[in-house]
Amino acid sequence: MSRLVYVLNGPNLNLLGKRQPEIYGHVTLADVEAECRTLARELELEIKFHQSNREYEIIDWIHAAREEAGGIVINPAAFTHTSVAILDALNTFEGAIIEVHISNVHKREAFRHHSYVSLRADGVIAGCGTQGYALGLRRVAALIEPVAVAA
Ligand code: DHK
Repeated sequence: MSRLVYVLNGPNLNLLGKRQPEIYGHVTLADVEAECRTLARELELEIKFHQSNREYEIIDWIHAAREEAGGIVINPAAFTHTSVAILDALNTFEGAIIEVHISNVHKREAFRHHSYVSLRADGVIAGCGTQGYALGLRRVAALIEPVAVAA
């Protein structure tokens, strides 16, 4: 399976580090990207890292991932709770998908407790801060190349 992984970020995550730091922390999205790139080298993965405030761009990147990627790590941000269109796009992807939330959405408002994306995700990471992206990449790497078990 392809060792290319798309790391996709939804609306307002361009403001990471400045936006509600008591919830989302002080690390910027550029820091997250740099950490993902360092870890990807260790895991022998290639990554494409994107953020958009526009739902259609995220859908277009999922369609691009269909053609070339083995996995997706996605923080859909607020689209998590609203977007049937992103769920439909993810349902066309055959590789591994890990959903990441920086905050623990289950400790927050009730409207954040439901995720359309979880209906497709192979795993969900919430409340681990920006470290969740590294955890997500490690899990995708394991799903792309499962550890061999002796017969
Ligand atoms: C980020 C957002 O922007 C919110 O809309 C989600 C998610 C939670 C996060 O924790 O990364 O509800």
